[in-house]
Amino acid sequence: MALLNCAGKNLDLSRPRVMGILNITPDSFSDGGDFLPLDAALAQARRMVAEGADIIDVGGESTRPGARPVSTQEEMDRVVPLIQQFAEELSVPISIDTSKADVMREAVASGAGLVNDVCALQEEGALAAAVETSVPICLMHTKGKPRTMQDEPRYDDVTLEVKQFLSQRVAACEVAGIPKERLLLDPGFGFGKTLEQNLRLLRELGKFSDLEIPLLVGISRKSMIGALLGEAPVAQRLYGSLAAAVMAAEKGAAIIRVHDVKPTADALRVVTAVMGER
Ligand code: 8Y7
Repeated sequence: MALLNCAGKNLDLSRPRVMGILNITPDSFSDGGDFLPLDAALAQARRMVAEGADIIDVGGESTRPGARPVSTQEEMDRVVPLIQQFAEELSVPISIDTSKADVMREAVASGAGLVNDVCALQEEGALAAAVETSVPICLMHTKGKPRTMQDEPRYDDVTLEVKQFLSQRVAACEVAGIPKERLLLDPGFGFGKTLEQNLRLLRELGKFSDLEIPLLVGISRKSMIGALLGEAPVAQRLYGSLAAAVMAAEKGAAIIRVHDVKPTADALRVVTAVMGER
């Protein structure tokens, strides 16, 4: 049973937890100009906590395939004021979704309690920045760069290769001075994987358990769900996403990263009641 210390806020992983997604991109909070972006984002974060979120993941750069890269300054300007406010006011840890070393440093200095890096600390300076912070780090697998990652990704054995990659990143972290007790691992659903490969990864998620590091999983509203539901638009992917969340939790995932907090928190309460704590 893992207990993570996220900048003074404890995250008990003896049962599956919900990470609520809060994207801060230019248009995400332009709600007719009634609210300042900061107020609107804070309202949304409060709502997610009230609905059962155990962590709020704040991101200032879109990771969508083909998305425009954002400068370090721009990303910092978007996320740092929010993190300050959230960390002060909210009872749950705040996670910073970034791959940039300077954003990691500033975010943690402003109160972030976890770093969520889809590049697994491979960007320049990121490993060193992560060593300096004393917060938990999530290492995610991706194959290729966002722009091209969905161009016919190939694996001989997707689960084995993702696992080997993550093991290598864990080893790099340990050499650099981040003990494995401070790590979370994520197979990176949808990042350089076909539908079949994503399904296989979920089916075989239990194979990651011998790494003895808690798993974070993000499937919420992803195109793999859309594809299985006859190209369902994003707004119609909730029930499919819930099925995936329940299966991931049943196969041992410690944290489920989602847009729809309340439905997922309810589903995971049922999973916990059936499975018991671990
Ligand atoms: C994931 C993620 C995204 C994920 C982790 C989306 C930032 C795409 N997906 N972080 N980020 N795991 N750890 O659809 O699966 O939310 S962005």
